[in-house]
Amino acid sequence: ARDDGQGAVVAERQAAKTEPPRMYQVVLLNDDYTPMEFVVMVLQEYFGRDLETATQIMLKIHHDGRGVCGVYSKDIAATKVELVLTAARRGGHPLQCIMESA
Ligand code: TYC
Repeated sequence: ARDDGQGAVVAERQAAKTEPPRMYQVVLLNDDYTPMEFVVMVLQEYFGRDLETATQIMLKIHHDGRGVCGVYSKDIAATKVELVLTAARRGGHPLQCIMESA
């Protein structure tokens, strides 16, 4: 490590210890009652998906039981989960949304 008496050593230490943030998948779970249209709306509104992609993800969840909506840093993922659950409860739907370490 060079030391110019100022910032060079500090900059190298910082680079060595700064890890990329841990990422989290936001996952929607299938159920028998939430309307398909509501799930498609959620994927568009909260996960920025276009109609075609949202429909594909919704059908994947419907068939497989679960599906990844997006991958985010911890705070963003937790906020997405809360927004989805709030919208679902407001609509009277049992939709479940979780986050998992990616
Ligand atoms: N299985 C639901 C139905 O047939 C649709 C659905 C899809 C529900 C995805 C939840 O995360 C879900 N109406």
